[in-house]
Amino acid sequence: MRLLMIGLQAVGKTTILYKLNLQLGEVATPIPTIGFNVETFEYKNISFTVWDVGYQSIIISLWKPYFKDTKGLIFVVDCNDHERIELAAEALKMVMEDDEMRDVVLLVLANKQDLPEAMTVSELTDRLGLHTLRGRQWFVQPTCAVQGSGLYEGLDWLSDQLSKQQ
Ligand SMILES: Nc1nc2c(ncn2[C@@H]2O[C@H](COP(=O)(O)OP(=O)(O)O)[C@@H](O)[C@H]2O)c(=O)[nH]1
Ligand SMILES: [Mg+2]
Repeated sequence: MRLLMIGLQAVGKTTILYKLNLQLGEVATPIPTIGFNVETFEYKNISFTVWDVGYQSIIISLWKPYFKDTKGLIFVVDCNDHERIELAAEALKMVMEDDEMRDVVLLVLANKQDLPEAMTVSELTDRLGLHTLRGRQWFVQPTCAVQGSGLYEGLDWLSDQLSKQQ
């Protein structure tokens, strides 16, 4: 099974994967000059593919091969970063609207909850426009990746949804 984890740079993706004790697989660098680095992690029979979105959101054609056969999307947000939330929302929207992603289950990790200015789940839900996602399954889990809190709760929700689909 393939899961995708994306989010802007420095939101905590690598921290999360290490906290989950996943093993780093190949680090592929398809287009190094424009900084499109794709990491894959393996856990049992699940493969996590990870990359940074944002400044290169225009190059969605590069992401396309990774969308195919993806069952679950984990979108990580730095809740303390009020300046880049619009950019994050745009990137998420673009991915969710892609045809290959129409059946994908969305888990949003509202990370960096330990920081004083962190957006709440309801504020983040609003800023990401999640209520406008019609007929989609989504869930927002507050997390603090450095402490490891919330991560398994989020993944449990995702795996429950995915097993219901089968
Ligand atoms: N305070 C705080 N810092 C975090 C949290 N998660 C990640 N970070 C820090 O954010 C920075 C970027 O994390 P990283 O995992 O490299 O982000 P990535 O670019 O999305 O892979 C690092 O300094 C992490 O220690 C969190 O929950 N709280
Ligand atoms: Mg990283």
